[in-house]
Amino acid sequence: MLLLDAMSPAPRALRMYLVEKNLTLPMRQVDVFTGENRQAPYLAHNPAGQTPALLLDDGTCIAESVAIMEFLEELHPDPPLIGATPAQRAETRQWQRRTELNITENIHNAYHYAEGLARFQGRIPVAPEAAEGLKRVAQDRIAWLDRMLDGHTYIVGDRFTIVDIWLYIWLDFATSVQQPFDRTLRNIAPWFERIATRPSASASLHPGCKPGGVRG
Ligand SMILES: N[C@@H](CCC(=O)N[C@@H](CS)C(=O)NCC(=O)O)C(=O)O
Repeated sequence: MLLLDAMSPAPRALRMYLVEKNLTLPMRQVDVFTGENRQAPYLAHNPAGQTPALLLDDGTCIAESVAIMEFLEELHPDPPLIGATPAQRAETRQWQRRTELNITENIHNAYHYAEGLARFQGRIPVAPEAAEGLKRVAQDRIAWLDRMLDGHTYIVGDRFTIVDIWLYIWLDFATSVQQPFDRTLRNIAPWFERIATRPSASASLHPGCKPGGVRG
């Protein structure tokens, strides 16, 4: 296996997952800043042109961070970061979809259409006029999630899961690209600090990240 890695939030989520699982994979760095991921050799592996991607020994390429985590979880079930039972796994996937569809994808697209516009407008369709609205929706949905987390230590109750990894990484990124969340939120704010203290949070930060720069 070979992990195609980069200095960006989705690859960082996968790196944090690997640390939590105590797994090590061979990695090759892809330069997303120059757009290496949008050129022929990379596209032959992952036609979606995004990172991370996992190359299997038979040439199969798996993209989409959560799909990669699901794949690795089947190979290495312990410690369970999705769930130990069908019901636990379904519950984790429910929260993962709520988090990604309502919050992190809006943060990500708002970044593409605003602070990241100069880099992305030649790569993907962009809608700069949507950026402020997406930021507003993301913040609204963070507050909405906050209201559902009373009594939770983690997003999925008392279980640390891939949802904590996913949301933490994206909120950390968002804060570094002018989309800070409301630090007075009663559940999300202490939850964020709790996840930030995990060794995997700092270990997953790409060595190329500069202090005060974009967190990925
Ligand atoms: N839905 C994908 C998103 C992957 C993604 O957006 N990767 C970004 C880094 S966070 C990337 O490769 N950006 C460079 C580009 O799109 O050209 C996933 O979950 O893995």
